[in-house]
This record gives sequence, C-alpha cells and structure tokens, in this order.
Amino acid sequence: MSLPLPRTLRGTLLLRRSYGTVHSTPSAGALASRIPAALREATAATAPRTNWTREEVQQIYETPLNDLTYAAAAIHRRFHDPAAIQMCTLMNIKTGGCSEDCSYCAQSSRYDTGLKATKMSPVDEVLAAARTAKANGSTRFCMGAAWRDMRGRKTSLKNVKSMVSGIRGMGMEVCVTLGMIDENQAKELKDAGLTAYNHNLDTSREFYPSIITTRSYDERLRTLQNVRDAGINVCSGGILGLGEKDEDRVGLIHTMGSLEKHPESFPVNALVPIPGTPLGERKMISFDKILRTVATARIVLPATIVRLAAGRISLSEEQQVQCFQAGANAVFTGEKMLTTDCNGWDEDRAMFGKWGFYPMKSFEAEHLVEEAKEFEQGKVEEVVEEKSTAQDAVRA
Ligand code: SAM
Ligand code: DTB
Ligand code: SF4
Repeated sequence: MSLPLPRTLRGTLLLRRSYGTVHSTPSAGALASRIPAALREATAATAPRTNWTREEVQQIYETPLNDLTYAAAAIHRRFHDPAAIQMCTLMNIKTGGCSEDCSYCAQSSRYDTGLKATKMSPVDEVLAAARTAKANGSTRFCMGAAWRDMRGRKTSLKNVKSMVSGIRGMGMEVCVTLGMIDENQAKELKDAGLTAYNHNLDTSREFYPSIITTRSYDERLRTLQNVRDAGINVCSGGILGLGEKDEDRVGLIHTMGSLEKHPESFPVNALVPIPGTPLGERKMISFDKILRTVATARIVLPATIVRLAAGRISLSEEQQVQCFQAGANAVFTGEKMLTTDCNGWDEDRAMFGKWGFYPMKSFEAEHLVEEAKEFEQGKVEEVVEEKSTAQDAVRA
C-alpha cells in the first residue's frame, strides 16, 4: 500500500517510489575515493604494524567519521571479540602532594586544588578494595600513586609489591601507575606478578612541553622501555581536550604505533577540568574528536585494548556505545577514578546487558595468555582461589 502524496507533490510522479526496493548503491569508486590507501591497507591487515608514517596516521584520522568508525569496527572484529569490554577499577593508594607540574592534575602540589595529601594506603585496605572490585565484576585492578618517580622509595615499593602479589593471587590482572621507574624497579614489580604498568605520553611530542615541564617526553619513553624490557605489559595513552590540535592527537597515536611493540593498552582520557589547575576552566572536547581518536587508535593499534578513561562520566550511554562500536573495549569502573567521579559498577553492568556487551574475563586478551601460563606455572605461588578463571582464559 502506498501513502497518499502531499498535495504539493501530486503529479510529480517521479518522486513516488517504493522504499522496499534498493534503487541504487554507491559506486565502488565513490566509496574508494573517500577511503585513503593507508586505511584500505589497515582494513586488510591481519597483524599489527609498527612502520606507520605520520602522514598515513593523519590520513586515517581525517577519513570522514562515518567511514572511519565503520572501518574501525571491522578491524575491531578481526582482532577482538567486539562484545567483550574489560572492567578495571582504580584506586588512589597515595593521594596528592606531587612535585610535578602536569597542568591538568588535581594532585600536583603546585596548584591550589583543595585536595588533601595523604600517606600511602595500608596493604590490607588495598586488598579489601580489590576484593570489592572483583565482587562487582572487575577483572583488573589499577593502583595510582601521586609520585614523580620511585627513587628512594624502597619501603613503598615493598608495600606495592605485596599489594600486587595479593591482588594477582585473587586471579585479577594488576596494573600500577607510580610515575617514572627504572629497570630494577620494573623487574621487581614483574617478579611480584604485575600485569601492566600505566605511564601515559599524554599528547604529541610537540605539544607536551606546554602541558608539563618537570619531566620530558624522552623520560616518559624511557620508563615505557624499562617496563617493556622487564616483560610487563605497557599501558600508555593520552588526554584529549588540553588545547591540543588534531595533529597532536595524530602525533600521539603515531608515536604509539611506531613503538617496537604497541602498548597492550591505550587509555583515552578526556580532560576533567580541575579548578585551581592551569586547565581548570577548559571546556570539554567535542565528542566527534573523542570518537575519531578512538577509531584511529583502534585502526593503528589493532591488537591493543583501547580504554575509555577519565571523562567517560560526561558521555551519554549512547556516546559510550558509539565508542565501543568504534573499537574501545575497556572502561574504568567503580566508586572513583583517582580524585574525580567514575561511572559505577551497577550502571556499567546494566549498560552492557542492554547493548549486548559482556565483561571481559581476566587474561582474556590474547597477549596475556602466555603471561597467565607462566604465572600459573608458579612464578608467584599465591594463585589458589579463582585458578579456574585464568585456566579457562588460557584454554580459550
Ligand atoms: N603520577 C603518575 C603519573 O603521572 O604517571 C600516575 C597518575 S596520573 C594521575 C595518570 C594519568 O591520568 C595522567 O598521565 C593523565 O593522563 C591522567 N589524568 C590525570 N588527571 C587528569 C584529568 N584531570 N583529566 C583527565 N586525565 C587526567
Ligand atoms: C589513565 O590513563 N587514566 C586513569 C589511569 N590511567 C590511572 C587516571 C585518570 C585520572 C582522572 C583524574 C582524577 O581522578 O584525578
Ligand atoms: Fe604527579 Fe602524576 Fe599528577 Fe603529574 S599526573 S602531577 S606526575 S600525580
């Protein structure tokens, strides 16, 4: 049955058509002209590549957004189960009083943000928080400390190692972010059972000095190398909305894509403006830039977990889902980020159920399977409880 035409259109029969029939499809040429060669190549790739040129990453980033997210979704499906989203819970184990001048950070002692500095949390409190996170569905626990580096922090390192072993013993993945670390500190953390170390490059090499002056881009890269050499997985990403340009977001992804081995995890933070910091008055970056960055990261770093980090709380559920469809596959979830609010476990589980996602198992990502095996073979002896979870992942 066809609907009556509005009076103004009566007689213009050419406009009358059935919507049940496909009348024309876009020509292959029209599609191809919008897709740059680098993206076409990436769409066919079956392994990550590390020889990206910055121009290629830029071309991918500049692809019309609808085509970009479609390509990212296809690549995501080749390298990951698109329904699996990792739930990771953060805990600030040493708040505030940091000597660094990172212009975004609530915890720098250089800015008056009203935050009270604390001593390091006791080990048992941290283990209790990890147990709560696990009971709520998180399979990864990340501990942050507001330190520039670990120099002269022997006792703190010893306590962090106890936390790491204890949490690993619960069958969870464990990550820490403690500032810069040297080779020996990285080895000690690895031996304690650490899964991943988070240390962000934050932005492009060119824009970086306008955000942080107290440690250099190369110092950050040195820490990433120490982490990699110790056999710990690298978690390194950036912040969007610092006042950087598209070319800086491209620069950050290009640097990550050119590392000898891609980071296993790439957090995408959107600036949470903290009153009292130099960036405290900045407006939130527009969502299309976040989505474009997520999709480009998925394409350039195909095997990496792309993690929606700070700022997710400001996104609607639909915007988050768009990010998951474009390749994001991890979130921070729970009571708090480090000093700011976080989406809670219950709302995240409800969102997953509604849209057809499920919480990723521990060590589900393929690159973690070998490590889980090693751990199971007795490097750290405390894995008793939940052994089956890791074994399932190894078998999968
Ligand atoms: N002190 C350690 C360091 O700098 O490596 C660890 C903690 S630091 C808070 C971890 C990361 O959180 C930063 O590198 C930055 O990317 C992100 N971050 C910190 N404050 C933020 C904010 N206000 N908005 C968005 N991301 C933020
Ligand atoms: C990361 O890239 N983002 C997390 C985690 N790694 C440690 C931290 C976000 C902090 C957000 C601001 C705050 O809560 O103070
Ligand atoms: Fe310190 Fe880390 Fe905050 Fe920088 S981001 S001020 S190093 S806690």
